[in-house]
Amino acid sequence: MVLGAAARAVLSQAGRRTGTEFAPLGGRQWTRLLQTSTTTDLKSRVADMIPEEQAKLKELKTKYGSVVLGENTLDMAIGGMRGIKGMFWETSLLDPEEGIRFRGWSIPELQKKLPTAVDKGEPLPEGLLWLLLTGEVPTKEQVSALSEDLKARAGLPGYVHDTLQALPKGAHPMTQLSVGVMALQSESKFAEAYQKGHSKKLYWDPVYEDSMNLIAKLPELAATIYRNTFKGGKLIPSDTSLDYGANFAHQLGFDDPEFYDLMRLYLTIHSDHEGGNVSAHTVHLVGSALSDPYLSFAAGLNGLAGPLHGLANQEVLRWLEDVKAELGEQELTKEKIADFVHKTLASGKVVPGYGHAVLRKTDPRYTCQREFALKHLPDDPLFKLVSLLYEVVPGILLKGGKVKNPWPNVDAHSGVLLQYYGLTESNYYTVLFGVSRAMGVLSQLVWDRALGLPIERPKSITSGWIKDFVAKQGKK
Ligand code: CMX
Repeated sequence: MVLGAAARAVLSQAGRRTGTEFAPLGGRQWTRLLQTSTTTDLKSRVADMIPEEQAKLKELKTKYGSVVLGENTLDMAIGGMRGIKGMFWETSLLDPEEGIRFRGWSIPELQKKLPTAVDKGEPLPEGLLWLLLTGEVPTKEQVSALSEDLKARAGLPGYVHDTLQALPKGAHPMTQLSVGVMALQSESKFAEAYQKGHSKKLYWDPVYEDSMNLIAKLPELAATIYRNTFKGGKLIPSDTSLDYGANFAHQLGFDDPEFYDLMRLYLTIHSDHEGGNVSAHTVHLVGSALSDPYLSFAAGLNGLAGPLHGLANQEVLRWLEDVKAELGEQELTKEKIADFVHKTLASGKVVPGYGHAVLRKTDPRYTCQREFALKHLPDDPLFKLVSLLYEVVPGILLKGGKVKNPWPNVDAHSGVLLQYYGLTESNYYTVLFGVSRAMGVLSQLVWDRALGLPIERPKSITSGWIKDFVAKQGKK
């Protein structure tokens, strides 16, 4: 790791580590903040940073506003805007080869750096939230203070319970989550402030309040959905002695300390995956119209509920069950699994949990879950099946010749861990993804408003426009 000159120059000032660190890794260079403040009040830390971040963005626009970022071809316009660099997103960046970095830090680095609840345990998600909002790796004290702040903001109004009860039995848990968030919208501080003519310069403040309130309330909302849908409506009260992840696990009904740590890991790694994925982009887009964080996040959840995105974790478990049912008591072999994969592809379906629009290697979110399994459940039969698939599926997808990334993504592994600890209801899995995703997309939403980012409005084109355009180009 090499420190930039600017960073070295200011490291010892007033006992604060401050500046920027450059970490050249495998030819790539990552920049991350070294500033570490001592305040345990996250909101005041964000407030302090805003003028500096606004100035940095202004400087970027002034100096480099006309820099060309890449080509924009017709294939890209028709092909889901793949590869177009057209969005500003500070909280994380996805490298096709290396995977996600949250504010410059990889998952293995954060597993070492972020405060944990237990010795050598998984990171506390509250620590990641601090990092996402400030770019700074928090101290244990800062994480504890944030944990307490979230507890103070938790608690579901009675009308949210009533709203959930009014839904048809059998409503998908993701539908329930989206409706629950929409019901909470009447609490929005931003919507209220906007109606009162709040200054544009201070929009970030009520957006911060809404975002933190929503993040704080989501575990209880999600646990209520789980207990209503699968446990006869017997709710479990929150235990305020526990941290965010453990308390969520507790409210779901799982009190194994290992499951607590799994939940902390789960909530950390699913939080953010840069801005272009469906859920993140949707929250950013809807928020750009100054829809409040509840409206924006509910919209993002509806995208997360799609099987090509977040619902893939449910689809993976269902597909694994199908593999098991097909093979019955037979011994699992690579050949038999390969036959099943071919059958899936021949029926015109995708292999869930494999492939990615940006990644071109195994997802590090898959790898860290695999490591968790190797540590805690190496002999679990379903984990063995998932491991065998890892050996078989990429080769088949590669041979097929059209899949750009044959490697597994996060969703290929999350369900096997959850089912091991007894959370077997696979159509609930995407709700857990949603609770985690709130931390990333709402952190960015706070900064969207703090930086005054405008309403999003890319240009669309018709086939007629394309033909005219090409004809005019031809004449030139
Ligand atoms: N199984 C079979 N075919 C696949 C495939 C898979 N796992 N992944 C991609 N393909 C196919 C595509 O359907 C596409 O086929 P057509 O040309 O016939 O339409 C072709 O390969 C090229 O697709 P691609 O460029 O490699 O992938 P995309 O960027 O279009 O799509 C993704 C990415 C994730 C939607 C796709 O890989 C997929 O459907 N995977 C399975 C679902 C899944 O795991 N989703 C979760 C992703 C992570 C997340 O967002 O949570």
